Amino acid sequence: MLDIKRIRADFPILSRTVHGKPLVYLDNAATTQKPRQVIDALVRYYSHYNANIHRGIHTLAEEATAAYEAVRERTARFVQAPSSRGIVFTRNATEAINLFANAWGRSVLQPGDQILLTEMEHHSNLVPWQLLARATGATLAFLPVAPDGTLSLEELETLLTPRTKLVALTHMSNVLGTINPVSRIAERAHARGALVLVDAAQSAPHLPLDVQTLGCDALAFSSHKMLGPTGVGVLYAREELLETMEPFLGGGEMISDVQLTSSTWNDVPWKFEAGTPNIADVIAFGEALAYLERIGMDAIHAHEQALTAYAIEQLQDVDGVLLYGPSRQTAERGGIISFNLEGLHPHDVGTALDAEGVAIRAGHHCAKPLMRRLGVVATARASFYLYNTQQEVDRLLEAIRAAQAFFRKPVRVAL
Ligand code: 7TS
Repeated sequence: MLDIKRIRADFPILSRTVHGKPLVYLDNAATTQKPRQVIDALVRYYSHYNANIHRGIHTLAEEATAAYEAVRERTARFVQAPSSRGIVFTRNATEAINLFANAWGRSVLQPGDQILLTEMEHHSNLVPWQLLARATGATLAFLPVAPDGTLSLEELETLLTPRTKLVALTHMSNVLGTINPVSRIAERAHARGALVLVDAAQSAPHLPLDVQTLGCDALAFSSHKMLGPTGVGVLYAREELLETMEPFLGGGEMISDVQLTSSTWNDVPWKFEAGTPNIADVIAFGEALAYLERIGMDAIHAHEQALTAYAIEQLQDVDGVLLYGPSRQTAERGGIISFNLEGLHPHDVGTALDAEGVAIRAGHHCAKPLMRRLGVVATARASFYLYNTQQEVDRLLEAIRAAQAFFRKPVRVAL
């Protein structure tokens, strides 16, 4: 059991009000709030040891370099990577996927090769592959989403062909909350000689992650969705794979030697970190990881599962609520609930809930092909994290009932 009261006391923003009501923050799949430990780490860095890293020989530069590289070690431990040399810092999960697509795909893919994706991908794990396919002549194939919001795994064997060079899929859907059976899929993909990249933007913040058990070759996630600052993403890839990849961006730091017309590259992972990185935010991301480790990812996952089960049970009892995704709370579902209210546009739902102090997201959630598959233009979405409470789920329900009542009122027209 989490000590939610104590956890909430660490998040200054959670004590603010919105439209005169205590804030209920249920937009954690978009970004999460930050504990004071993370905010303090930023202030501490800028107040005490701000310096560029890897190049200075003065004390401040040494302290900053040590702090930055210590976060690489912590990140490796967090995802059970065998070595911190497989951890590359980027701007966000999106950049991590683009890095891999370019640095691996442009030199490996041939016309007619195939990349297998799924119909439930966020645009970040779709558009980079469209660009890569256009540049190399490779083609894209898609594992379909079944009506219950899970992947149609029975189609996997037919979709995996000898030309499949990569399977790239999300670990957890940012719309449906579905947790995909990545290790099973990775096993089948590897048997056919394909690599596997996992978009862990929605899973790394919420579940214990082990890249070795998942069996993936690469994995991407974002700091800002797991209590850390914006501006930091992570690409994990097997060290031997990173060694074979071309650089993504060229410039300072990523080189070993530079001549006027050619250069040689730094060791991995620094070969992929051109220019001055986001030092302060990486260091503060380390505090976010430490915070999550202290609470425990198993406990966080269990808390969110309980909240989600409670929320689904309550929502199922409200007339006019349409729920998407795996309908029962199973082990294959995380703390994300997409819904619509009959007769109401999700944007109106979002605005009505905001008036009650309840922050959710409404829209296509950067997953337009999935929206088409579900036959909707948009959904409302509530997403939970370690600081959310059952009382907040009750506030969500009250706000939904209030929105339904408000929009049901007959409109009086003055003639
Ligand atoms: N992959 C998934 C599954 C995501 O949910 C997101 C962001 C990304 C990648 C991209 O992360 P970024 O940090 O690079 O932007 N998802 C959402 C969302 O669902 N609402 O806002 C952002």
